[in-house]
Amino acid sequence: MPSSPLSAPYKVTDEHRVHFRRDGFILLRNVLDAAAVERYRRPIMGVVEDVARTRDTQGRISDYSAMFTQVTNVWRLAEAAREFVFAERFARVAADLMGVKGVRLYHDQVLVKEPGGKPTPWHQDQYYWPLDTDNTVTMWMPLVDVEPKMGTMTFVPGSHRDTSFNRMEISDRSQRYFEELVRISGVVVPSFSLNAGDATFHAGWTLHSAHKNTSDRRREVMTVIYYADGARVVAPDNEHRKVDLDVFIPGRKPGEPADTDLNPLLYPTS
Ligand SMILES: O=C(O)CCC(=O)C(=O)O
Repeated sequence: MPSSPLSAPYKVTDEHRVHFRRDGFILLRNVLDAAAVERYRRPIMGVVEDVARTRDTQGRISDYSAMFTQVTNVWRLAEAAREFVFAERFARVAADLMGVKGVRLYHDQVLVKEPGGKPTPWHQDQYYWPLDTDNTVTMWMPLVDVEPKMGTMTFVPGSHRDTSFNRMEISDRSQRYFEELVRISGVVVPSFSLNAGDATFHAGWTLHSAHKNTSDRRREVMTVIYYADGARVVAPDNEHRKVDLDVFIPGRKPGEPADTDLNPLLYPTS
């Protein structure tokens, strides 16, 4: 029996692993083929339309609506979205890049940057996550072809290993602070065009941002955040981590395993 596009393994090479560990991000082509992306895009975007009419911040503290329409844990809202988010193929890539045996779901997000959507400021995701591991990774997969003027992501190579940064929430302040650091360092940050089904994977501490959307097309993106199986909860040291703990790892206390019903083991599946 042929395997489904969501379960067939994607070949992660040693070169990919080295690249990911060195830079803290990697762009992988054709993680899902365009036809399969299109099959899932429609129901996922249908959910976004429904939710966007009624809610926007999804339990987060900040309102990101000028940057994007954000729907979190869309897997709970539609069977097609669940299939996509639970895809063994994606989770296995996450495990392979991090070099861990298994990964759990932290949460997913659909991020739609509308035409005219503002840039996403420089930030580090893990500032928000009350987890005791740095083995965390986000898959960022456009569901339509995207180019930099639609608001693709950019990353600072090696920034996941730099522990000297001030910790701060995503904001105009983080943009000013990190933009200046990037400018002083002289590092060249990459810009990518991606086809639907290509994906970037970035580590939780990798400094990243996204361009504004100056095009007349919607940037429709699905993200899935994974962490190494076995991770435990740490005591939240900021308000955002408190909120994340309540929303994404509900009921768990510091020191306990981060393994609630909202954090299924996505790889291995058996
Ligand atoms: O899509 C964006 O504009 C930002 C996404 C992001 O920061 C993330 O997925 O970690």
